[in-house]
Amino acid sequence: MKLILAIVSNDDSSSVISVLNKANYQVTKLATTGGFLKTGNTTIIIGTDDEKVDHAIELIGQESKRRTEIVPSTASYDIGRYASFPVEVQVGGATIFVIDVQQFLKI
Ligand code: 2BA
Repeated sequence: MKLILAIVSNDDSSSVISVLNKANYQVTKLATTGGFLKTGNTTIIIGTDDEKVDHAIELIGQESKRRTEIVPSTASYDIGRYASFPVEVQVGGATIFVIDVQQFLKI
């Protein structure tokens, strides 16, 4: 048995969890914070059989593809004067760890 830890963006977490649940994976969702950007992300814990790991990773990847989005940004030129302009940012993607499980108990 393996434990998958998948860190995904908050925006993708609902669709990742939904597709995993539909495929009969049991998941636990943790609200986490990235150490670098200090913004919220979601860590999904999945305990599953060894032979189902690749399929779970495929489903996670489908729902959390890296993509670029255009978001508004502002710059200040001098006191009290601001200009708004669009910037391209990378969002999505998943960071995944797969760990061997020594024991799995439900008591
Ligand atoms: P990613 O590498 O896609 O990582 C997204 C989030 O996944 C990270 O959020 C962190 O919560 C988790 N993560 C990634 N690798 C990990 C690892 N080896 N162990 C534990 N958790 C891990 P943030 O820490 O907020 O990082 C957001 C993005 O900033 C990263 O995206 C990466 O593109 C960049 N980044 C992170 N650390 C960096 C650094 N020291 N220097 C430059 N860029 C960095």
